[in-house]
Amino acid sequence: MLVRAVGAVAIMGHRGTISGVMSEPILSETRGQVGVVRLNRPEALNALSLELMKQLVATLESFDDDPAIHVIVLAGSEKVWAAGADIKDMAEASAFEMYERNQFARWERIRRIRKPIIAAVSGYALGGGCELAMHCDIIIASETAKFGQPEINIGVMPGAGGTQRLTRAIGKFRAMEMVLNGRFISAREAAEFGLVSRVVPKEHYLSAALELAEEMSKRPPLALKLAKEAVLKAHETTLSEGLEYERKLFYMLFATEDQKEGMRAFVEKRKPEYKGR
Ligand code: DAK
Repeated sequence: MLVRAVGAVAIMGHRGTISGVMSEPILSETRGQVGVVRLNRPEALNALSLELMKQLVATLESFDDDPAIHVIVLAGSEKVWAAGADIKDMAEASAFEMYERNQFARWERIRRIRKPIIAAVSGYALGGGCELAMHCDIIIASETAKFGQPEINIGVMPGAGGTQRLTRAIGKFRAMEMVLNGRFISAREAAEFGLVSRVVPKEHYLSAALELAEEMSKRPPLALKLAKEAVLKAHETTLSEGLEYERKLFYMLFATEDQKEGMRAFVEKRKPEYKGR
């Protein structure tokens, strides 16, 4: 397992082992073909500071570019996933400063990560924290997880897709109560409403995500990426256009060696060995 802290020193890339600098807001490591990213600002409940976001995007992109990594796990700590964007960073900012920070571009880059991202969420996932979880593809929630969009309580509203993704995930009426009145929902409610994939005991929130990631990392990597793309398309298009899109990606997979390997292995009753081509 390679452990690294991402900061000034992270230019070495995630294959270099770097002794842990605990104050780095993002930590990462590789476990086989899984890239693991940890939010690490315990003193501020993992609030998403500008620096944290910068490092988070850089780390996710470096895993996305690394052919040896097939799946990414993004986790906070057992106590907290993330309590939102850093309010102290924004409190006195003018509209012009907010514009110049161009933070939307960073969120957009997270949206563009092609490999599957599994969120391992325990404790608070609030505001930008809830939005970050919703940028992931699968959410494994500890039974202690609490999701909310409480921006209304501090004079604003969700700014990283919360009004759109939450509404698509749980429906207008539940989303309205969370966005307009800052209501938090429990992990169980989130599962019932369709916001999370699965709820697990708190001591397993990370191991369950890692196990799933390890299993998924054995799947053909190109098919993983194209299948993610196709599912995400369902949010953005009509059914007929989505079906058309899916069909094209499906055909495209017949141009890969992994498709031949997967189907031959089935016929020959053996385990497939995928090469990512
Ligand atoms: N920002 C900065 N610091 C935070 C923080 C946050 N979001 N949340 C907690 N902290 C800090 C606290 O200030 C405190 O620091 P010290 O006072 O010890 O220095 C420390 O973390 C511990 O917090 P508490 O003492 O408050 O802990 P409690 O257990 O009592 O309460 C809590 C936990 C999560 C209920 C509470 O901390 C809380 O309500 N936090 C704020 C939650 C919130 O309102 N979140 C939404 C933030 S607004 C954008 C994209 C996205 C966004 C904005 C722009 N663009 C693309 C432009 C997103 C906006 C948001 O998320």
